[in-house]
Amino acid sequence: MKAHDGMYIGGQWRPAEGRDTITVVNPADEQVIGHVPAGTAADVDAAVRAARAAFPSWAATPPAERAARIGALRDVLAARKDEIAATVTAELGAPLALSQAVHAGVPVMVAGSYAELAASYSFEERLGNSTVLLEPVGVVGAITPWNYPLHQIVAKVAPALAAGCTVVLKPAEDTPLTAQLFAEATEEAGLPAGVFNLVTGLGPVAGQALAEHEGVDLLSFTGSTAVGRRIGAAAGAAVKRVALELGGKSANVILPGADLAKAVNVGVANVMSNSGQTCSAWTRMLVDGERYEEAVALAAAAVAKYVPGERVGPLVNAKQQARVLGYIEKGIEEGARLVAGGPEAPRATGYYVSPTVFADVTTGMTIAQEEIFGPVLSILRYEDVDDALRIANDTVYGLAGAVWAADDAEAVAFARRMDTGQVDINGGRFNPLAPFGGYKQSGVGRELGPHGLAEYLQTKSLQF
Ligand code: TXE
Repeated sequence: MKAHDGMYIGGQWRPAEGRDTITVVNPADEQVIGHVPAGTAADVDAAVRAARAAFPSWAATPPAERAARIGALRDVLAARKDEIAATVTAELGAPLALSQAVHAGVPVMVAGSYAELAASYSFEERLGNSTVLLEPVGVVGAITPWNYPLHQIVAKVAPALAAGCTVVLKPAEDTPLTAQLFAEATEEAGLPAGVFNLVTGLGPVAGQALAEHEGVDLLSFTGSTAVGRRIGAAAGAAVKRVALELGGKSANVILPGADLAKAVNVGVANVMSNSGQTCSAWTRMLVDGERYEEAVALAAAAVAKYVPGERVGPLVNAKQQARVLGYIEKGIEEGARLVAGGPEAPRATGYYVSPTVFADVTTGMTIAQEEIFGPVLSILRYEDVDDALRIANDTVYGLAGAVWAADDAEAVAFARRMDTGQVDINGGRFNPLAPFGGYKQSGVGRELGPHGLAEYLQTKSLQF
């Protein structure tokens, strides 16, 4: 795995200001796979200056030309798909098939959608006697997590570029190699120097310096609620724009008339995919009393197919593994019924956790309230449809969810009453144009599609 020993700033790989490095480890076998520089505030400052210098000309570039560059970026990502998949597998531990289909595949779709949107979006509208101009916000600071290393980057950078913004990215310390690959791709795609800049480094050092930098106009953060709060507070104090994509505790509501086997199987797959490290995962399955035990048996059977080291990868690092195992112990302690998996690590090497299913989970339990971020499913029982709605909405989060019913109309009627940002109806299907983001403490702002593009624009009205 090739690692750059510098930062990508102003269109060049430049030596870091400091000497510290970050060691990158493959979580599947605990082997060191590379080192990248740990950026300091000085690196962040250089990157922000480069982004600021590049902003006027990129903002003034016609949208069709910006669209062409984003299209070229999409093509490079598509051409380098195998390399991207191998890199994600090496630093996240994801099974190669998942890396190919999702980690490498989805960013190509998202970049492609922004190539189209940049060309078709109306950056100007007439309202009564006003012309409203939608102008780029300026320099964007993007801080991304490790769970979908490339998707999280593209979901911020592509709309920012489409809007006419320039970007400084600080990717997660666990997955910097994918970020370096992305920087190479921007260069290959012919993005002008300084439009995209990369500073690898630690969250509390490089991340914080970026979040607090006066030259950043908008901060887009995806990660933990704890860090999100701090970033939101700092942005509030500096009166700068902020977008936060934080945790989730989404409900998979299986209504009485639904196809139970399908709903349970898709629900289990949704939680186990990427070892449960998905903010939108449907970690709470809600089933009516009559079919409850049948659902539990179906879930236990379905989860048996997720063999650690084969279909399901490790967690990203030892800290996340310990955290998830702690939640499993907590579930047992609070009286949930363990029907699959448990708190023993399934493999001697690698940060694996056994795919775990808990039944008899009640809404007050810790495992029904806190984001676990591992392969752990909780199955809750509801009395009637109103009770299902009460339980579904009974968390501080509101990121995603699913509803299964005898027909779409019934599921849609239920989904309208859910306090959450995205709901899959009877299965749904990924749509790169659909806005993604949180109600309640799951965050502020939206990613993907035209709504995601709008985050990076500010409006000016001219009356005449
Ligand atoms: O997140 P952090 P962690 C949740 C999930 C997980 C938990 C902890 O529940 O178990 O968060 O994960 C940067 N100033 N999610 O510790 O620390 C950091 O370098 C500025 C949900 O890995 O929030 C990284 O780039 N930046 C989630 C990014 O923030 C800072 C995805 C995320 O790391 C910083 C990941 C600081 N002071 C975790 N401290 C989702 N919503 O998808 C850290 N960072």
